[in-house]
Amino acid sequence: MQEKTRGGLFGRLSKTRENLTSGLSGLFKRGVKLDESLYEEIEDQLIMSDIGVEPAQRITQALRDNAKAEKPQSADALLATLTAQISELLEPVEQTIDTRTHKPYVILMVGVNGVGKTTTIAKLANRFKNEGKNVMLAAGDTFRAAAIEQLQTWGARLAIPVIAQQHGSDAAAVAFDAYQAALSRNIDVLLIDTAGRQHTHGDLMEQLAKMTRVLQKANTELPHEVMLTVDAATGQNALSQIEHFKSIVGVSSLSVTKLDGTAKGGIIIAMAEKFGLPIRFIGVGESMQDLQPFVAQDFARALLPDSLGSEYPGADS
Ligand SMILES: Nc1nc2c(ncn2[C@@H]2O[C@H](COP(=O)(O)OP(=O)(O)O)[C@@H](O)[C@H]2O)c(=O)[nH]1
Ligand SMILES: [Mg+2]
Repeated sequence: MQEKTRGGLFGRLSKTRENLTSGLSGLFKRGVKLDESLYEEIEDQLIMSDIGVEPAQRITQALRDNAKAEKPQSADALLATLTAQISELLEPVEQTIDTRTHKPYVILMVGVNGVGKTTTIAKLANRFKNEGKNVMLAAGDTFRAAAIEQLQTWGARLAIPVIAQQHGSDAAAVAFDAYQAALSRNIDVLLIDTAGRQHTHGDLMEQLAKMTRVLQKANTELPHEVMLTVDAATGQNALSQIEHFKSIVGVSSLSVTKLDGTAKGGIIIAMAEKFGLPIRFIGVGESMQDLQPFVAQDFARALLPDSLGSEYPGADS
């Protein structure tokens, strides 16, 4: 039932949820009192779930404050407060993409190698197409021949045009050409793929900066959105990736992939707290349907169960 009402997210986040709640349910069941040591242990559990120190402290403080006012009588009441706190913390970064503000709306997809940029572009293209939009893709990862083919394969499968040049050609020129083509073909959304850059790889980072400079020669507002894809499974490392890409090209939004199969989904809370960047989409699998708009409340409710199935033993003390 939970699975149904939560659009599949509950099932996909099971590893993160188990990671988070195995520690918590142990605490609640142990018969400890609702006292300072319990809060400190909750805080430790949150920190260990990749949520980050400051968010964990904020959430725990809110639990303390709430307990003073509400006097929770069960572990589940405390759990409900925890879910609500996480949801509240995530709400500011729930910002739906609106591609109608520009035509074509140009999205530059960036991120390190293997995080899921190209796959996310295909999923996004599929989504926009299903919304009735004209979509175009640009094969801006000219660094690897297979990357161009990968995008062309997706384009053919989704019946979406792909602008591409040869392997090794100038990525900035591909982006520029694609923009001109998108203008003349009445395209609503242009998605530009880029090479997987290790953020420590200076040359490739410079190439990325050049892509935006060249695009800006065609239109100073370009790109309308620089979307950074990060892989949730990298945990804390995702934070330094965001930091680096911000300093090189500026980042306007995030898409977080591979939340299925990782226990590190708590990293989303750390990202939200640290950067406040809009989280547009989350990837929860490899198929085209496995991309969901980020919804704070749904995410918080999938991170934690409704019930730990235990009475809170220290409620009276
Ligand atoms: N399980 C899972 N796999 C994903 C997700 N997103 C992408 N992948 C996989 O990650 C791998 C690398 O993806 P790719 O798009 O080529 O990464 P890129 O190098 O950043 O362009 C592929 O095998 C994808 O199928 C996701 O949300 N969940
Ligand atoms: Mg790629």
